[in-house]
Amino acid sequence: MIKEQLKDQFIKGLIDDYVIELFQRNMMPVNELMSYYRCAIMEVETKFKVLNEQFSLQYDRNPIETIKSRLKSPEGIAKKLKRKNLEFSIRSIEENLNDVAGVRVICSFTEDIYLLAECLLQQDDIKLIEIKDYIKNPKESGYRSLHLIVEVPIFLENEKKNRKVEVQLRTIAMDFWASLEHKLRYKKDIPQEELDRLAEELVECAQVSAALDERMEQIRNRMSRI
Ligand code: 0O2
Repeated sequence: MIKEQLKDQFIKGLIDDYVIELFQRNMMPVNELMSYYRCAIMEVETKFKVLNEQFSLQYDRNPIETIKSRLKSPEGIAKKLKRKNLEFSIRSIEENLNDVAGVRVICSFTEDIYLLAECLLQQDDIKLIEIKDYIKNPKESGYRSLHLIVEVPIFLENEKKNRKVEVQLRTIAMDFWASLEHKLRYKKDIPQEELDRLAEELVECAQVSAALDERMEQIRNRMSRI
């Protein structure tokens, strides 16, 4: 499967000859590696589902709207290693790439994002590697989300392995914005002037959506006090 995807990308001229050869030579370890990352995604997803269930029982509300997970494609991995000028090996992927496994948690309210992050990080089998708070400090583009790089153990037949997972926590509004902005990044052939105008408008939209998140949260809090 991975081999086919790589071949396809190669035919399209998207990745180099040497990358495909390296992947083919390392097919078994690559499959194994991807499988461990899939397990790590399952572990983290389950942790969030359990938290959602508990909040639903205890406080009669679900902090999580949706969970979307993704495994970086072999092509994506190869591109990133190349872009960062990193060695192409299983070890290098494990050591240098934090986002092979990605879990995106979408909430209605910003407060719930911090609550869930705190609950996750309190768990004694979760190790925090890095935290990036693009909600308190949005990117220049307007991007907002809370990013956590965590290490989680996966329990195999006879051993335990730790794997890194990138967790992105966002509100529905943040996710809506990020999806549209992501589309713009991959759009080809837009004249620079129009690109600049769209990017400017997206920055404005990010501010409007941040204000909306805040107002909705205030309304929820006022309602809960009644
Ligand atoms: P994709 O296609 O979503 O996977 P890194 O390059 O990851 O080592 P970096 O760039 O500091 O380091 O990572 P950062 O800022 O934590 O961002 C990682 C991911 O966050 C991105 O993954 C996006 O998913 C998301 N992201 C960050 N900035 C933006 C932004 O301005 N707009 C949107 N739409 N998403 C953003 P990838 O791999 O870039 O993309």
